[in-house]
Amino acid sequence: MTLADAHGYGLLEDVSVAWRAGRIDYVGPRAGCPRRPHEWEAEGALLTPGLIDSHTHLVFAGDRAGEFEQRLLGASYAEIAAAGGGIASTVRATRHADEDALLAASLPRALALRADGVTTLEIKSGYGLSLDSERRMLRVARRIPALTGQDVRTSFLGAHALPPEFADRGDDYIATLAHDWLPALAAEGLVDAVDAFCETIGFSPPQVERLFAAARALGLPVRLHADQLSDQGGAALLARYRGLSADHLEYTSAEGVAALAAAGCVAVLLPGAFYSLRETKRPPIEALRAASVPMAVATDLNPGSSPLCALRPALNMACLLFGLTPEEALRGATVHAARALDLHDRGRIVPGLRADLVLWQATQPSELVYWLSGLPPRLVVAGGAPVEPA
Ligand code: DI6
Ligand code: FE
Repeated sequence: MTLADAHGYGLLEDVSVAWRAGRIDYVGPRAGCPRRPHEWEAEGALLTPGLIDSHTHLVFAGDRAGEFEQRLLGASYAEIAAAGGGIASTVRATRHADEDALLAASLPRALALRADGVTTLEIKSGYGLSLDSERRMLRVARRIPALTGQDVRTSFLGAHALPPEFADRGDDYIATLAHDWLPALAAEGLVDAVDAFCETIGFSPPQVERLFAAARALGLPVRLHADQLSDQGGAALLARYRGLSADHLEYTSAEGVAALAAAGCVAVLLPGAFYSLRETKRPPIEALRAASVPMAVATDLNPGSSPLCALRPALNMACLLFGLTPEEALRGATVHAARALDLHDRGRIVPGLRADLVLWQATQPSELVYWLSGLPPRLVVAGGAPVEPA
């Protein structure tokens, strides 16, 4: 499955794929394939681009299984957050973990994604909410590639929740993020993009705008948790800043969809959060499709609203809960996910692109979406190096 063209899976049969120095340099008939020191027989298997998880909160300490029980007894996500649980409880656990402990807690989640074919992932900060602990989260994210072979893009999500030190001082907190923390962390090379949680229980659109203006001044792209629990005009706000992606979008209006389309932004769908929160309002898939907004699908891997360490189940949910086709879901975890991360060198099997490849024991692409679990890759190659089986 090459996804070489704008439509269709781009299936090729009886071909060989070769790479050198981390880049694909041959896709074509076996006879013409250059010989390489290592060769893998792929008879009866399906080769796809490495999967890309474009939205995760993978670095954190602790868990929130207790809140899962509370929610099953009727408490809402917003009520738990208002009572000091939710994101704040993960912040407490994350602040207590030193860098090595945080890495030890987070690494198995990156490996779990890898074991399901993910070769590139985005990781957000946002559970530290102090300069030191946000830095620690981002440093842990930066350490993962050397340990797993995956490529990681970081997003600074200081504007995830209001830390206790800034209680009732949201504007002061945003000013601190914009003028102190973000420039400091960006100068340390820890930030690839800036994200925020635009919501009644998060930050208001004017607050997000002030942060986005600071990101723009630093030359950093933005993305946004937009319209997840209510319509905040988040998608349109993101589009005004020509952001990379607007994520969640359950409550996005027709105007928001039109703004995303006009600005060329990616819509990142997060069905794991929709499922875990037992949300009933779906993102406006038909409108996004009609407006040709590229749709990515990601895990939203986090301890509160999406405890999901595998991308393919999210693709399955995107089909069954949101109505995507398997082709749309697979594009959402490859080409469109790459675009959401501003990465233009991956997501398809085409000469010149990174050799991020997965070999599956499957005969057709839809099998990758159809199996909820139990389809381990036969081989995962990340940047030209085999990394799975581990
Ligand atoms: N929306 C989400 O779904 C996650 N963050 C956000 O802004 C949830 C994070 C959490 O509950 O810990
Ligand atoms: Fe999220």
